Amino acid sequence: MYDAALMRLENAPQMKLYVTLTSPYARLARILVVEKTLEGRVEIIEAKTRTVGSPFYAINPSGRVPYLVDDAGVGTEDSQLICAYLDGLDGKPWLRHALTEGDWPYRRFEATARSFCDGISVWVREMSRPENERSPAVLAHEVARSQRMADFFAALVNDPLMNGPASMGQLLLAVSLEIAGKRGPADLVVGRAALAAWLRRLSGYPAMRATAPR
Ligand SMILES: N[C@@H](CCC(=O)N[C@@H](CS)C(=O)NCC(=O)O)C(=O)O
Repeated sequence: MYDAALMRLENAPQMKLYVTLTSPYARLARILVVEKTLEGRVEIIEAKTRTVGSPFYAINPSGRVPYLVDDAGVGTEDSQLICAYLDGLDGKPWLRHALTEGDWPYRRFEATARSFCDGISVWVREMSRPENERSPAVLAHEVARSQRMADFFAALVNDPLMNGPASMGQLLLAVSLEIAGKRGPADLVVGRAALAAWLRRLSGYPAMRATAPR
């Protein structure tokens, strides 16, 4: 009886990960939860973002997702930090680490992939406004940026950075390409066959499939 109760307690998720199911940044943290089989320890909670008076603002004052509240009740925002934390819990990190001294080629790749994700998120955000409040200049700027950057990654597709051990940069690129195809601005792998094949491979990861945008 006591043991059963204790087991239930031990199995109960203690950390809380606040997400929206459309956010590519929150998806990175959800990928880590699946990959590191942390489902039993991390409760995934859908937060209400961009809503006046959202109860989520009392939990995370910035109102952004992902947001992790750990076992001790300490809150962390930012996908990069949260992913590094979740990845390190078992002492056997899955992802290559950006901050390894001197790893400049990798750090550049990750920074470019994050910049790509930022641009696509700006486009999606702009499109979520009422039509008469959207800025055509901002939308055009992000469309052009996304095409330039898709060309950049298409040219890099055979580089070890895109094929070596799993990395945050690769995840950022994959979630960005998927959300761009699903919600816009465009399916950026169309006409870029090698990048399309790369994305198919990444999209086949169980943790990517488990968190795919609906
Ligand atoms: N740099 C942050 C970006 C997070 C972010 O901007 N999340 C968006 C969703 S894609 C959000 O929560 N927006 C709500 C808001 O702006 O109020 C990260 O990597 O976690």
